[in-house]
This record gives sequence, structure tokens and C-alpha cells, in this order.
Amino acid sequence: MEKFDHEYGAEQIQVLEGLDAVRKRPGMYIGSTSVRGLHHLVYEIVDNGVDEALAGYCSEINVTIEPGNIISVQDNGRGIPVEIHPKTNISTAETVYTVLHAGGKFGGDSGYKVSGGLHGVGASVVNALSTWTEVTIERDGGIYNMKFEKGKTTQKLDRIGDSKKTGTLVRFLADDTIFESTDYEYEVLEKRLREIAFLTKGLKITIEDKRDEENIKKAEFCYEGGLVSFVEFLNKNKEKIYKTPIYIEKGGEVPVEIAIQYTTSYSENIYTFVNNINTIEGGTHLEGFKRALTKVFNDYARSHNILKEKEPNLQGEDIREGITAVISVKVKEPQFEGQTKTKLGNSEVTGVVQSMVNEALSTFLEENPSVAKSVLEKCISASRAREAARKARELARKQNKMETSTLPGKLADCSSKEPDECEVYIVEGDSAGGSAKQGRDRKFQAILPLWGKMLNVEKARADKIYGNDKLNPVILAVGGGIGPDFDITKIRYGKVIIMADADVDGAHIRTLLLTFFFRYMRPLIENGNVFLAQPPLYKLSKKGMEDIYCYTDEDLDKAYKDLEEKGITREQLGLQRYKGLGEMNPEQLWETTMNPDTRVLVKVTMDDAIKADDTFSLLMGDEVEPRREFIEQNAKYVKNLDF
Ligand code: 28F
Repeated sequence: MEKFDHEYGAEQIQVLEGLDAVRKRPGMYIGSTSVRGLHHLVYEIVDNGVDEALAGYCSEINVTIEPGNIISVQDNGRGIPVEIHPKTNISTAETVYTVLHAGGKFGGDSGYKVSGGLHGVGASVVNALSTWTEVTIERDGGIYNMKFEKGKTTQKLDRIGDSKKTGTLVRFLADDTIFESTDYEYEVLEKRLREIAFLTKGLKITIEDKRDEENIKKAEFCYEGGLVSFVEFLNKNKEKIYKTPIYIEKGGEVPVEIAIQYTTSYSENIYTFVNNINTIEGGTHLEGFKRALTKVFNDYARSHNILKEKEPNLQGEDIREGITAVISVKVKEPQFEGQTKTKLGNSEVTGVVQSMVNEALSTFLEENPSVAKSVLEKCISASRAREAARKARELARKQNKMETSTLPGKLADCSSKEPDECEVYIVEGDSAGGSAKQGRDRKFQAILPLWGKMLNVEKARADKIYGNDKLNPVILAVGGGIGPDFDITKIRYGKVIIMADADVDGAHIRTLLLTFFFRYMRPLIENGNVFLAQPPLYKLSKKGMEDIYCYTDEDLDKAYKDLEEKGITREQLGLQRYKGLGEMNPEQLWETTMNPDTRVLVKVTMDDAIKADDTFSLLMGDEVEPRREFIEQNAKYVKNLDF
């Protein structure tokens, strides 16, 4: 039997068992011991300060990452109570930090424990998982201090001075024998603290990273506008349909706050929170919102004769096209479901949100007919586009069935009809297309020259894709159809090779085509049928010597070195820098870029496509700011970005 160095009361034994359980299975309490779990430690402490703010006593929380990855969180609330509990001779503050789940300031029905990432495990878990924790409380005119190591009290609460202020300061060092890494990611913490500031109207939250004194990072968030500011922030680089976001809220058993603002984009961005937890898997609050949104807009459209009697109802997806909304509900006993426990399960919440939105949103629309009209105009065109896309898909499917789909005029097809041995080069520009047609092996190589600016699939709805005269030739040449009907067994070539110049225009066409394939022919990429041709960048030549083609700057340096070893100096060599495919004659194009024995092809992977898609959205989407950053960062390649 282990020798206790002094008498332990029942309370202390409960504490030791609790802390032991936490240190044995930390994942049970903070989800994981990865960097995500590490960040949860910060959110737990911050959330206690947020509770103090929601109770109306705290207006500022300051988070600091100190050198050595020590976290400091300070609030200007009332300070955790310091009185000593007569029975246990332990202060309230020490109890909050040592008894598991004792930290629920508002446990039970006296309010909401706004819990952090994992539903309020409380400060005692942070304490248990930290090498050391120090709490300093200013309250009742004094300064009090207590210290812990791995959850165990090493210095009981001491009054160490006077103070006219009130508040709680917590500093801790995460235990590196528990966490894989104790290196905080500033951007991750900053993003979550900004989110908390949006969700807690008027609370000022600051974060400062002092780990590198050469590069101190700081940010300060305070939003009097709360969710309205949140929606404005989310839409900052998008074109709005109307200026001021819709804001509706209702207190009571389940307080609900919602802000909505539509933009001209086609994406649907609805963020939902329960007790400040980001319920990324949605749940009953989202369900209630969607139902009411669809009902309110259809009712308004009918009652104002925007939708004719015989016209079908607008679908939910039409109404949510271009919506940015933030829904925040507070639930006393939240039930979380789903893969990552971020789906709200409380069934009573559906009705609460649904009736509140029905009531408040229909009132808002009656009072703001211009907003109602502009949103409904967009919904109706979305519904027409969806209908047109369905018809176009129907037509494409029929065409495929009837096999009468005519091949594009510009396609120089190959003679073999065996897809696995055939390849099609999609070539930018007629001149390159011309020399590719002459240079190719027409048995298994088809050429499809593309011309002019491709359609910007980022801003086009599906119906525009099907009929587009720039993309249609690609769709017909590849032969598998597009979108949900794409059929990989129907493709006409085993390799689809994009051949474009190594300049900005070439990069643009490449990104466009990759984005198009990624969005409308994804199996083609997943199946490894898409390639990029690599034309040479340079040609080294000398009388009596075979031309040497270099595909990268490194190739060129290596070629120079090899030739110098043979006594051939740079001065003796002619260097040609290829600006575009058109500068090569058919033989050179064949030799360097098309001959399977000598060419360099790069297979496109899903990652490449996703990166292209992100770049594409960034370059072609509505968000101007990110485009500017991208161009500045990549300026060296940019010649004439004419987006
Ligand atoms: C930097 C982290 O933890 N702030 C906190 C308070 C204030 C009270 C409190 C906390 C135990 C069970 C009540 C003060 N006066 N920031 C923080 N500020 N905890 S944690 O009470 C915890 C007690 O219920 C507080 C009056 N009521 C509550």
C-alpha cells in the first residue's frame, strides 16, 4: 500500500483520482493530444473568461503566447472567488482548478456554460495536462496567487498584495510528456479568438505572440456588431446584393441570433454555433433555419406575385445560392452527435429556430421589400439555371446515347480507335495547333487546338458550361460527358494532354482546364488520364553538335557544366529561350514534346487539381483582395494578367 505523506480527506482522493484519469486518457477530455488538443487547452481557459463576459462582468480578455510556449490568459472579470470552504479548507478557486468538472461556473439551470471546443471540460483538465499552472486573482482589494504541477497543488492560495482592480490571470505550460507538440500555431488561435469575438458582441479579445522577439505578432478583436460584423467579415471580398446584413434574434429558453447577407456568388456559406462551438456538421438548428428560409421566401414570392400561381416552388438550394449566414444558439444541455461531435442533436431546437425565423424574417422582408426583391430575383434566376442545367445534361446524355455527338470541327483525330493507345493534345493557340498537327504521329495522337479566352467556370453556373463553345469541343473530344453523368468508360483517349506555353497565358489556360476537369470530369483526374506536356525552355546549339534541349533552368546549368567538361565554353554555344510553342517547327515539337520516347509528360494528381482549383477560385472568383496578394507574391511570372 503506497505510503501517504499526510492524511488525505475524501476530497483530495477524489481530486487525485480525477487528475489521474485525465492524465491517463487525455483524449477523453480534449479530443486528442495533437496540436488540436493543445489548442483546446487555450480555448478552455478563454471560455471561462467568456462566461464571465456573458455574465456581464468582463469586457476584455488578453491571450499571450510567451517564449517557451507558455500561455497567459488575463481577464478583467470579478476574479474567481477566493473564500475558503469551511468543510474542505480549500478555496473556491483551488476547487475550480483541481476538482474535475467543478469549473462549471453556471452548472445546472442558472445560465449557460459556454464551453470551448469539447463542451466545457473546465480548467481542472488544463491544470492536469500542464507541467505547471499558476493562477493570480485580483478581488476584494487583494492579489491572490496559487500554483500547481500536473494538477497537484504546490502552493495553496496566498494573498500576496493589494489591488484596486479585479480579474483572473492564468498562466500554464502544456505538459510535453502528454502532447506530441507544445508548439502553438498563432494563426489557428487567432482565427478561433476572432470567431469568439464575433460571437460575443462587444468583448475585446487580444492575442500576442512573443515567442520570437524579432517578430512579435499581435491582433485585437472587438465587434459591437457581433454576428452582423461576422457576416460582413465573411463577405468582405464579395459583391453584396444589399448593403446591411439581415439581423434577427430572440431570447428565451433557447436564445437564437442570426445574421444573413446575400452576395452575387453561387456558393452557400452557412456557419452554425451552439454555445460558441462551431457545429460544422450542422444539426437541428440548421435544419430549422433552412426550412423556415425556404418557406418565408416562397410565401413572400407568392403573396407579392413574384412567383406565378402555376410556377413551381423555389427549391431550398436556389434560395440558399449566394447566402452567407451565421446562426448562433445557446442550449443548456446540448446533445452533440456526428463524426466529430459537432452536430447538434436536440430535436426541440428545430422548432424554436424555425418559428423564430418564420416570424422575424417575414417581418423583415415586409419592412424591406427592396431586399426581398433583390434576393428573390437571384433565387428565380438560380432556379431557371438549375432547370437549364438539368435540360442540358439531359441533352448531353441523349447525345451520348445516340452516339450522334458530332466531333468538334477543330479536332484532328487519330486513326486508331483504341482509347488506351490514343492520346489527345489540347493545344493553346492555332499556330502551335498547326505545327502539332504536322509534327504528331497521326496513328495515335489527336490534336485539339483551343483558341481565345476560355470560359471562367468559377463565375458560370452549370448551365453555361454545357453550351459553352470553348468548352464544348473539349467535352465532345474527350467523350465521357460531364458532371454527374461523366462516364470514364466512354472516354476516347487514354491520355488527355494539356500543351500550353510556359508563360502567364499558358498558366491561365492550364489552370482553367485543370479546374474544369476537376469540377466537371473529376474521375478523369482520379484515374490518372490527365497530363501536362513539358515543352523545352531552352535550346543549346553549336555547329557540328546535336541540339541540346533544356526543360528547366537546372537542366540548362547542368548542360553548361557537362559541355564545359568537354571543353566547350558558353561563348561557343547558341542559346535560344523558347517563349512559346509556336517558335518550334513541327519536327522540333515532335522531338522535344510529343515523341513518347523523348518527351517529358507530368501526370496531374488530385492535389495538383485541387491546388489549381483553389488558385483558380482565388484568381477568378470575386474576392479581389486575395487575388492582389497572389499576384504580388507571384509577380515575377505575371506578364499581363487580364482577368
Ligand atoms: C483567464 C481565465 O477563468 N475567469 C473566471 C470567474 C468568476 C467567477 C467564477 C470564474 C465556482 C462555481 C462559481 C466570481 N464572482 N478567466 C477566468 N472568472 N469563476 S473563472 O466563479 C466560479 C465559482 O460557481 C465568479 C461571482 N461569481 C462567479
